[in-house]
Amino acid sequence: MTLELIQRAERNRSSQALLAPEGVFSYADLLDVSALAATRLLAGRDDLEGARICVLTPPGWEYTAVQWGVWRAGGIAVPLATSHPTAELAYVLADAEPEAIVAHPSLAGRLGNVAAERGLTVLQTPALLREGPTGGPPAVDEERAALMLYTSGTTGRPKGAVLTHANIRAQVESLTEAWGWTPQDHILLHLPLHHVHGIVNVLTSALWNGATCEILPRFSPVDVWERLARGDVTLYMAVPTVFRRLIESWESADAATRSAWTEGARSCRLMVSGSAALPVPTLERWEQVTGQRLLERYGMTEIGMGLSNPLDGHRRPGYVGTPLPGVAVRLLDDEGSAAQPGAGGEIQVRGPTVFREYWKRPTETAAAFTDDGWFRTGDQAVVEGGSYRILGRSSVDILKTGGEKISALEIEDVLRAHEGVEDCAVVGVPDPDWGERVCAAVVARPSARVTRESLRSFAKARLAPYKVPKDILLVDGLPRNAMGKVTKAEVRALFSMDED
Ligand code: MCA
Ligand code: AMP
Repeated sequence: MTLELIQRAERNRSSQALLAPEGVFSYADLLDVSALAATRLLAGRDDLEGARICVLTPPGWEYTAVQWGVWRAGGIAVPLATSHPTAELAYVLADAEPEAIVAHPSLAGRLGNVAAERGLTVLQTPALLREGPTGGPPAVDEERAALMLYTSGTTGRPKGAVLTHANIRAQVESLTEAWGWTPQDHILLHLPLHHVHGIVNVLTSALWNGATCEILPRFSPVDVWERLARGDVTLYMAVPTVFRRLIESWESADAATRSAWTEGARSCRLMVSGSAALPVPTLERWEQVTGQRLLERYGMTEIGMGLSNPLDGHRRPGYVGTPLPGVAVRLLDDEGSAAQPGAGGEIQVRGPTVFREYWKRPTETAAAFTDDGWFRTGDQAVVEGGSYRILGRSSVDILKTGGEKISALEIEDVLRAHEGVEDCAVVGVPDPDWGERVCAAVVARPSARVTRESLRSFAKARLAPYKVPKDILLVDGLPRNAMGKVTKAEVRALFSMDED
C-alpha cells in the first residue's frame, strides 16, 4: 500500500504545500522530488527495510523532501538537531546505527570525522535531490517504523523513541479532528524539526490536510510578527518561551508597529501553546495583545498529544483540558490504583498514538509500560472540574527549558568528566523566560583551577546548547540528607538565594 500521506498529497498535487527558505513548492513538487530522493536512497534495492537514515538539514524544503523520500523508500527517518555539537551527533549516530546520513553542505562539517570513523555514507542534499530517473518505490505498511526521535529520560543518555506510520497517522487524525484543520489553513513553522511538536503537530498535520506550511529559517520575534501582520496565517503553534519573547518584542515596538502586529495576529483562527507549562500571566498578556486566547495542550514524544483544551468552548487558563480523540488517559496513584477524584496521580496513556519502543532498549521499553499496556508518562496531574491540571514531573532529574526536555543526570555525567570537578549537582530553577533554567552546583577538586567559564566551554563542546548550565556555583560541598543522597531542593535553593 502507498502511505496515506502520499495518497492524500496525490489528490492535492496543484496546491501549495510549502513556503520555505528555498522557495515555494506544490504537493506535486514534493511528490516528484521525494520520489527522486527515495530512488537514490534505494540505490537499486527494492526497499530500505527499516534502515535508519539520519537527516541533518536546515528546516525547509530539503528537510521535508528528504523525510518523505526516506518514508517512501521504506526507511526510518532520524532527524538530527541542527544546533547540536559533534559530540551529541556522534552519540545519535552510534546509537541509531544508520546506513547513511543525508546532510546539507552547510551542516556536513558538523559531523567532524564521525561519519568517516563509522564508515557511514554522507549523501549531500543537492545531489540527492537532483533531477534524474525514478523507480517505483516499495509498498510500505503503516505498521512499519517511520521516525526515531531522541528524547531524554532519567536513565543514561537520550533514547530513540520509535514511531510507526500508524502512530503518526493516529496523531495527525486526532489533531485534525480536535483543532479543525482544513486545506485552507496556513501555518507558520519555526520550531526545531527533531521533535514531535514541529514534525507532527505542525509540518505533517499541514501536509496531511493539503494545507500550506510556511517554514522560517529560525525563530526571530520580529519576523514572526511581520508574518502575522500580513493577516494570512491561520494557525500558529509554539512553546511558552516563544510567546513570552513575542510579547517582549511587541512591548518594545512603537505604537504604529504594535497596532499592525496586533491587527494581523487577530485574523489567525487558532494559536496553540505546549511542550511546557504555559504561565497564566503569559496567556493573559497574549490575549490582551492579540485578542487570541491560547489553546494549551499537553504532549510527549512517546505519545504525541494527549490532552487539549477545546477548539470551541472555554479554554481554561492553567489547565490542559481533556483527552484528545482516540487517546485514552488515566491517573494512577503511587499504589497503582486509580487516583481518587480530586487527587493527583501519574498520567498514563494508551491508544494508537503511543510509540512502539525505545530503539534497542527492550528493558527500558518494558519498564515504560504497565502490565496492561498503559504508557507511564512520569507526569503528575489532577482533574478539577473535568479538566486536567499538570502538577509536575515524578522525577526532579527531568527538566524542561524553553520546551526542551533534558536529563540533569546526563549533564552531571559530563561535568564530572572534567578533570577539575570532584562532584556536582544539576537542577532546574524556575525561570520566567525558560520555564526552568539549568543550573549546576560544582565542587572543584582541591588545588584544581576551575572557573565557571571553563566549565561552560567544556560542557558546550559536549552537549546541546540548551543543556549547558546557565548558572554555575562553585561550592565547598553539596547538601545531602542523612542517607548521603544529594538533596536537590536544597541545591535549587542555593540558586534562588544567589539571585536575591
Ligand atoms: C536556546 N538556548 C536555550 C534554549 N534554546 N537555553 C535554554 N533552553 C532552550 N530551549 C540558549 C542557547 O544555547 C544560547 O545560549 C541562547 O539560549 C540563545 O540561543 P538562541 O539559539 O538564540 O535561542 P533561541 O533561538 O532564542 O531559542 C529559544 C527557543 C528554542 C526559540 C525557545 O529553544 C525553541 O525553539 N524551543 C522549542 C523546543 C521545542 O520545539 N520543543 C518541543 C519538544 P548562549 O548564549 O549561552 O550560547 S516537546 C515535544 O515535542 C512534545 C511532544 C510536546 O508536548 O510538544
Ligand atoms: P518531550 O519528551 O520533549 O516530548 O517532553 C514532554 C514533556 O513536556 C511532558 O512529559 C511534560 O512534562 C511536558 N509538557 C508538555 N506539554 C506540557 C504542558 N502543556 N504543560 C506542562 N508540561 C508539559
